[in-house]
Amino acid sequence: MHLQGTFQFLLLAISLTVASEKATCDSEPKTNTCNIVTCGLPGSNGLPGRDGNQGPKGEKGDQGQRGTLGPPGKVGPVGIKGEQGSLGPRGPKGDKGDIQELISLKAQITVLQEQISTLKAFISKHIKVMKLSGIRSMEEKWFMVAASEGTFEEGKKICSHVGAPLAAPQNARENGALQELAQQFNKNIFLDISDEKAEGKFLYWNGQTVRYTNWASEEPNGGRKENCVEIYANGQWNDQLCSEKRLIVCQL
Ligand code: MMA
Ligand code: CA
Repeated sequence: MHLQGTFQFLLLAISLTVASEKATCDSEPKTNTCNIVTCGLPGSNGLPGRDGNQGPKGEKGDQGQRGTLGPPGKVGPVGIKGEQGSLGPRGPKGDKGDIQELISLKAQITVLQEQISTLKAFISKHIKVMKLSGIRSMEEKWFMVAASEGTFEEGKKICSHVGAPLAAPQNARENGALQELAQQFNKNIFLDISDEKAEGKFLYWNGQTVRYTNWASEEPNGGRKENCVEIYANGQWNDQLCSEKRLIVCQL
């Protein structure tokens, strides 16, 4: 029994060895003819093969987590100016003003008022002096007695020394001022009005047509003889001989 078992074991071992040699040789290249040379130990692994072709695209992955907040972008262009807003609420009542400042301002006003009064009195006196000297002052026009008497031409010459014409009233107020001078000096005054160039057409010294007049009744009546104009103490006008001597009043 024992020998038979051993023998069977050996047969099995031989058959297994042959089977394994056959199996090994079948995988060898055909040039290694296992038929003649008994196969040796297995060779070492060869070099890794080349990379295979790219596989197909995988499925879309799940959405990643939200990233952190990025840096702020660049400042945009300036926008269009908006409409004016509505009036804000009334602010709180301010502090009470400095009482000392008010007292100081009042004192300054008092000083100024006194100075104005002094100036007014000063001017008033000067106007009186001017009136006695034969001067009448209006807003923009002054009349000034320049000579007690003279012909029309003499009078024009006197006034021309200061670049002034003879007096020529252009309204009732100015006429009244000249009337005062005629009364004051008790003399008629030559006006810088004449119709020497064209009979009956009275013009000022500068050639402008006379608009305001205050002729006495029946005047002008002198025709070509009376080409100059005088003002009476009653304020009325008369055309007169230019050679007559009258009070000379200049207009400044
Ligand atoms: C004078 C003379 C005239 C004037 C008359 C007015 C007599 O002439 O001044 O110019 O018109 O008086 O009566
Ligand atoms: Ca006359």
